[in-house]
Amino acid sequence: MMLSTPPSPFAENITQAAQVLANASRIVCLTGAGVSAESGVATFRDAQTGLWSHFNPQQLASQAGFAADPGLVWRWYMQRLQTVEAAAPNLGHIALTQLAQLTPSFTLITQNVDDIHERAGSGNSTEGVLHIHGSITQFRCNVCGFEHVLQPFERVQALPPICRQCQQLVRPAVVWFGEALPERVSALAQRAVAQCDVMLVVGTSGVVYPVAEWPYAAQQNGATVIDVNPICTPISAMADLFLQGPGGEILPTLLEVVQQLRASN
Ligand code: BJW
Ligand code: ZN
Repeated sequence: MMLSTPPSPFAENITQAAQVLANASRIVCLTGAGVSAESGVATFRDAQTGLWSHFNPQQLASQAGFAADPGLVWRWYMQRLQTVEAAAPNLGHIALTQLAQLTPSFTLITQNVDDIHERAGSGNSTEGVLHIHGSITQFRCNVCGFEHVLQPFERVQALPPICRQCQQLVRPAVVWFGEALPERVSALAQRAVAQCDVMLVVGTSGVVYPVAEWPYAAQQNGATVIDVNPICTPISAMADLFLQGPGGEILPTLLEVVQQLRASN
């Protein structure tokens, strides 16, 4: 007699998550730095290696940090921009693009300042990728907000460029600690969170507010929360389904099961 192996709790979670996703009408995917880790972009809280190991990212990513040493903050962002530009989408980014194509409504909200989701083909329809913490590939004046087009020579300068409009310092168009989230993007994201029936969270530590509250808000409105992360976080603890592992492995597996379920319906 053949003995069949019982499904592991992990395989059961993958199947359940795929069923929920395959039946969903409105999916919100919320990504954090972990989704880009397998592309070679260090996560926010693991980023301080080598030359940067003596600096606190929370201090650098703030008005106080910029005021204290604008050159240091500028050089930190220029080094990170170079890493982002050299990075290619990984299997996790690509699986999310394909999952969106299978779903009636799919809103991708990312806390990441990189543009790797877009380069994987995400956000080509509707509102695009919602960059809730801004973008490291765009620049503006720190005082008047005037948009600045980065020139190649400015990347290697010791100090930030000067605004053409008001002569104050230019900065990356990201959201620092203590700053408000971009209004339009935030409104679109919060509306999608309130209306979704599934929230798929990938690669975030879930400690930065107000975004950290959104999985709770979605769940309170009846959505199923699925979390993908190699380690346990506050989000994995509250999630309905926790898929423990790297996004580049979990998301393609999940996508494959969703595709099978969709094809059999
Ligand atoms: C993998 C993986 C793999 C690894 N696969 N996963 C309420 C309570 C307490 C505090 C506050 C509060 N409300 C506001 C605050 C203050 C503050 C805050 O949250 N502080 C906390 C630290 C306590 N929030 C703010 O200041 C926000 N502003 C605000 O609220 O303004 C109010 C206001 C209103 C009106 C006027 C004025 C003000 C703004 C927050 C902005 C955050 N910005 C940053 C920097 C962006 C620029 C830059 O990159 O330099 O955004 S901080 C940083 O954290 C960055 C990230 O987007 C964000 C989240 O990080 P994330 O993505 O979770 O990364 P990590 O590194 O933390 O985690 C990576 C995860 O990946 C880990 O879990 C790994 O295990 C996992 N992983 N490999 C899948 N292969
Ligand atoms: Zn200006």
